[in-house]
Amino acid sequence: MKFPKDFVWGAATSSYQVEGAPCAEGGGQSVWDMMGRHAGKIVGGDTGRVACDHFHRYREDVDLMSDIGLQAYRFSISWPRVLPAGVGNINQQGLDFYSKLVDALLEKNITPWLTLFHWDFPYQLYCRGGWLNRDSADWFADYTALIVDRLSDRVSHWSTLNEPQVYIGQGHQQGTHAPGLEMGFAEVLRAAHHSLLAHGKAVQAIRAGAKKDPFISASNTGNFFMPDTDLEADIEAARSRNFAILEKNVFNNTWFSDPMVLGQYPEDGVELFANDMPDISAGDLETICQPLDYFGTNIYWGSYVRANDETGFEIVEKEGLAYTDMGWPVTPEVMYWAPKFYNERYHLPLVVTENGMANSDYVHDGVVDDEARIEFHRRYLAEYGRAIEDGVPCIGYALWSLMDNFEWAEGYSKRFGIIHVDYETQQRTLKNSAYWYSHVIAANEIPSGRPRMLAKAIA
Ligand code: GCO
Repeated sequence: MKFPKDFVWGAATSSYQVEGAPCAEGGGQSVWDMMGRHAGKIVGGDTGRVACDHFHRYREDVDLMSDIGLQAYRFSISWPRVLPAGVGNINQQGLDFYSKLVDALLEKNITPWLTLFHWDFPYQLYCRGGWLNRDSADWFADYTALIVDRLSDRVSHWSTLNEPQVYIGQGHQQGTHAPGLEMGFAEVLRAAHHSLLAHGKAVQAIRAGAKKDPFISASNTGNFFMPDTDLEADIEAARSRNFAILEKNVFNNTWFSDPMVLGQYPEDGVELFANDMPDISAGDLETICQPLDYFGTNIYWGSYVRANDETGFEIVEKEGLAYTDMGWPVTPEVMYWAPKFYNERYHLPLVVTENGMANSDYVHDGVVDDEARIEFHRRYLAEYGRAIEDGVPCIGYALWSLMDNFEWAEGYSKRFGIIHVDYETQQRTLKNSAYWYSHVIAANEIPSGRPRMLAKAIA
């Protein structure tokens, strides 16, 4: 199937995961630097101190993006690199880095898709209460206004927050991600509310200051459910499970996106969370609910469900699924159902802002033969294409990830890239999946035929 004419093919990274040198040239620390100091929090004691050294090698990396034929590059700005204390003094060298990166991308006709926050929260602001402090919304809005002022003459694609479900849930409730807190649920919801306010105020700041017509969203993720069969009852069971909140955590599909898009917290969540609800001031939900140009979502896997007369739905434990190196099941149909269900609820054009898999890749004779990854993307993209054929307005795709990088609590032990990084030498090697993806982009369709043979032929 041909993808739509204007469909955008991209790849994604984030600042802390690839840049390295977080505090170089005047940059400030983030909560992920703090996380790296705590023994036992990150596999292997790894940190983002060097990562892919993208801070120094970005030109080489942009050249590789261009070789692959990427049309868009989704990256994030490190807030403390440009504002070392999170507010106040500006670090001009940090701003210069992003300005040069944007120029390098534009020179190669690659559209910058800029994410304002992908988890490297300024350490100094964490010490002032972080997301628990209601002022965090204004801190973020001021930071946003600065970036808009400096980059919006060249950047028009904006994403405010990446996966609040994860940095609030894993960062503030489970303690497995920075800032590593295991707080009570009331505090978790309070931090979530301030993050939502930050999103709303950032959208306002972008619209107020943008020099180029902006195209704005956030990147949400969640807990996705797909029908196990085509029976209407199973589809309905999946749909309602997909948008239901059944547990006291924020890893669901509505707690953040309903306020962002519909201007209200989901009723079932409000009921379940009644004892822990945050203070919501008059006007907060109006601030949070700003017009968005698309709905951004990160999709990796989902669970199969069937209707059940007594309980409404039941999770189907499938035998024999393939699993990625993260231990996540390979469930391509999630790329059909998640966009479809989101579109039914939010009526916004859709971009999958992350999708990919970790694989134990290695270089042999100069080649990385990651056929499993090619097969993964081939199957997921076929389902995404099916959603488009069914009328879901999916307008773009950012593969996670451009290159192997610092996988948060997993350190460097998981490789998600289509470019292999040798962390000792910083040598980059295009994996076969990169060659295959470049073929997808050039043809604007998923090539038929055996992926391995195709990648070799293209290489
Ligand atoms: C996320 C983050 C990425 C991860 C990727 C793989 O989705 O968790 O946005 O930074 O690296 O998803 O886990």
